[in-house]
Amino acid sequence: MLASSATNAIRRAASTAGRRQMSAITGVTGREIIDSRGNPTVEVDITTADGTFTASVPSGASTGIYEAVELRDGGSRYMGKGVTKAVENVNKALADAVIGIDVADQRAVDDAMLKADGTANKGNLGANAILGVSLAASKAGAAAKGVPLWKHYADIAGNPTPDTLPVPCFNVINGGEHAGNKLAFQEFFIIPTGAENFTESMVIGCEIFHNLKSVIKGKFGGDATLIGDEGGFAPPCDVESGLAMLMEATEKAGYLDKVSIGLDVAASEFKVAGKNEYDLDFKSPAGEKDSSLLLTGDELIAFYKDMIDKYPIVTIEDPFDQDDWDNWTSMCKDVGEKVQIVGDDLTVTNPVKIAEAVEKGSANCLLLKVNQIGSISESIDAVKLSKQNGWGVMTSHRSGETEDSYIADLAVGLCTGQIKTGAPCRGERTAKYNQLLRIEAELGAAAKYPGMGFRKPDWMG
Ligand code: 2PG
Ligand code: MG
Repeated sequence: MLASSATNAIRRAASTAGRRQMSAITGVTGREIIDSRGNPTVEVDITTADGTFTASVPSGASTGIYEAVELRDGGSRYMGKGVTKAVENVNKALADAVIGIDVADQRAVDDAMLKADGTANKGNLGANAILGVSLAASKAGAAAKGVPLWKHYADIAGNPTPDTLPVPCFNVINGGEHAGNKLAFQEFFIIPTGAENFTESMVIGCEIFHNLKSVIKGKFGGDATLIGDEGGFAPPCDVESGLAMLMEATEKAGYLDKVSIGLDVAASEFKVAGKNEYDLDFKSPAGEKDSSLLLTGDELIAFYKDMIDKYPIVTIEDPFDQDDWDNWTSMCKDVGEKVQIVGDDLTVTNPVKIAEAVEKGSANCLLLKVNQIGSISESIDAVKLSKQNGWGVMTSHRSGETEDSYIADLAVGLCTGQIKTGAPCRGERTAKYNQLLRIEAELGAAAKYPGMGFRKPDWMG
């Protein structure tokens, strides 16, 4: 009796799902809001019969030259960074293109916008305008189906119901373009690969973050505990002493057996134009530079290998410039099995670039940044191509962020196994980590944490 009424309920639910009324987009409204660095960015409301759904667009500082076009106004208002033209494109051209489309059909929404733009790099209407609509549509699509956003992302990617949380890469030391210190490398991650679950990974990340603060204060004084754009500390250290401080803080917190280390070098920012050289003192003015910090490509590879020997490094992002394919390929062939080599500026979440990197063997992980390509559907294509070729995928925030937390849902829905969204500090960073804690709670006993398996989460049993 019980069995048959349960079966009937399942049949009813299935037939209701099958008969889901189309949920047409009835309104699209853009506006200019402010990101975490005090620069304007695009926010979009999409209205359907289910209500109004809002999403906002992030923005990078160490932007790859091959990224889709971020449309800015120019002129003097907001130092030229206004987005009123992009907002106008949302309100007119993009609204005209998507009104009436079933919002649950993400591909149809995105294709209509690509057609309206008509360029390969979204230079006409702006990737920031298109992505705002794409993201808001994905939230409205989840509501139309009555499912959580992470489940909707899995559905539109054709994935099974997701159950895997990403391993967080906490960027606790900030350098490069994200901080005022002299440190050349942009990001230093502590990665709780030995945690049992996502909740424990947050405990480990936060405890090490606080210990790192006292390590830095002890060495350089309280002024050195100021933070950079992604919430990590920005001490006056060099690369190796930064790594040593991560280890010291990890040891103080009692987690040496549970933590791995990662780097985002963001080397495009300090490649010397026209030469096979990298200037690790690129933030010092000419005339005050330390010449021992000018390294050839070979010397930089040797430096990475030395660091890999000394520290538990499991991932290195953008070790070379976005056009320096030869050094990328040598590095990946040399250490790529042991250490994940992540393409950010190299691959810009673009299937064409990913295919080139696969063919040349230049990287083995995609950094997934939706605003580099400018729509959810194309981001899914990039993830699929990467996984089909045996790559890992790290979901990523941008250094300029908003309070929006959709990348947490994306990391779970697309089963990327790893995410970087800054330090566990600053609201625009914690918004994402907190959403992952909520998703973990929602998944309950089904929730999995890949730990050391972060490069191949789909292979987990
Ligand atoms: C990166 C990112 C995010 P930005 O280089 O990976 O951490 O920085 O958004 O400035 O490109
Ligand atoms: Mg990067």
